[in-house]
Amino acid sequence: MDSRYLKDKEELKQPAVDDDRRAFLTAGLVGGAVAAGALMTGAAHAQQVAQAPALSDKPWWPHPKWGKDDQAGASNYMTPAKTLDAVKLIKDGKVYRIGRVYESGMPKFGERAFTMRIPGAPTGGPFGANKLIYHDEYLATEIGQTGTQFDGLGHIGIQMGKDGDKNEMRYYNGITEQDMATAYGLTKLGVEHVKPFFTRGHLFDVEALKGNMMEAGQEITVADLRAALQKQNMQEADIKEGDAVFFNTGWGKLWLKNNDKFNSGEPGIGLEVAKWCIDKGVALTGADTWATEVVPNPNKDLVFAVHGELICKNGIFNHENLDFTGLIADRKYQFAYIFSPAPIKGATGSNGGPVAVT
Ligand code: UVW
Repeated sequence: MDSRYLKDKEELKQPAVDDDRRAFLTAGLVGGAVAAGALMTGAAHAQQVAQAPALSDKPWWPHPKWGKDDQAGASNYMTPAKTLDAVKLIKDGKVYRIGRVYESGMPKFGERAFTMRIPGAPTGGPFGANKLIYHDEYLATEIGQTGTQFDGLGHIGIQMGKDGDKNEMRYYNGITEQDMATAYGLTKLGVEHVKPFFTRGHLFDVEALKGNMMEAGQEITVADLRAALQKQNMQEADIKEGDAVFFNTGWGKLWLKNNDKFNSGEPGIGLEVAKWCIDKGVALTGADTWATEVVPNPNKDLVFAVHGELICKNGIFNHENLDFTGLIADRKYQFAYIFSPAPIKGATGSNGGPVAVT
C-alpha cells in the first residue's frame, strides 16, 4: 500500500498540508530547484533573480482597456476579425488535441482529487419495448483545476490587507473576496463570463532549444524565447495582441510516468517573460506543466507571482497541463488555438478539450 495512506490522521490535518505546500513552493527548498540552480552558471542564475521585478503593490484596477465592470479579461480580444486572422494559420486542416485524458491517476496539485463513478452499471433502464439502458457518471473534482485546466479570473487574487480581511483580497478589476465569494460559486468573475477562444497560437519549444527536458526551478527567459523563435524560423513581430503563446519544457514527459517528480516543482516562465506577454498583449499563456510558471521561483520571496501578474492584474488567461507532442512531432509551431471553457456559473476555471488546428 502507498505509504501516503498510512499517515497518522494528525499529519493529514490541513495546516500541516499547507505548511508542506508553502515549503515546497519556496525557492531553494526543493532538490529539483537546487539542481536547476546548479544547471545555470552562478552568474546567470544571479542575473535571472535580479531581473525579476519587485511586485507592485499599486492597485491594478479599473482595467485600462476593458473598464471597471469587465469580467471577461483578455478574452475580449476574441472578435470576428481575430477568428479570420487565426484561420489564415490553417493550412492542412489537421486537428491536434492538446489537452490530456482525465483520469484519477493523473498528477494533481496539493490535495486536489479526481474521482469518477458510474452508479448502477447500467445506471438505468431498460426503458420501453426497445429495452434501452444507459450510463451516467458522477464526478467529484475541482472541476476547473485538475488535469488540463484553464485558469479563469476568479482563480487567483492577491491579499492587499491584513490576514482575513476579505475587503482587501483583490482579484481582477479589483473585485474583492467579499464581493464575489460564496459557498455555492463565485458571484463575480465566474468562468461563464469568458468568451470562447479562437485565436492565433504560437508554440515555443524550449525543450528542443535546450536539447533536453528543463528542470524544476529553471526559468524560461525572453532570450530563450527569441532563440526558440529563430530556431523555429518565426518572427517575434508576428505575435499579435490577443494571440496565445505556449511553452514546451519537456516536463510533460513525466505525466503518469513520474507524478512525484512532476508535482515536485517545474520549469517555466518567470516575471521577465510575464512582462513580455503583458507588453505584447497576449490573451493566454499555456504550457506542458501544471502552472506554466517556474516553481519554485528563482526569487525565493515569490510564489506563483506570474499567476498574480497575468491573471489577477492583467486578465490574461492560463492553460495548464497541455500536451504538444503531436505538434512538435510535425514541427507545427503556429496554429489556430480553439477552446471554449465550460460555462459553469461561478467556477474558477475549466477542464475540457482544447485543440490546435494547422
Ligand atoms: C494554483 O492553483 C495556485 O495554481 P494552478 O493554477 O497552477 O493550479
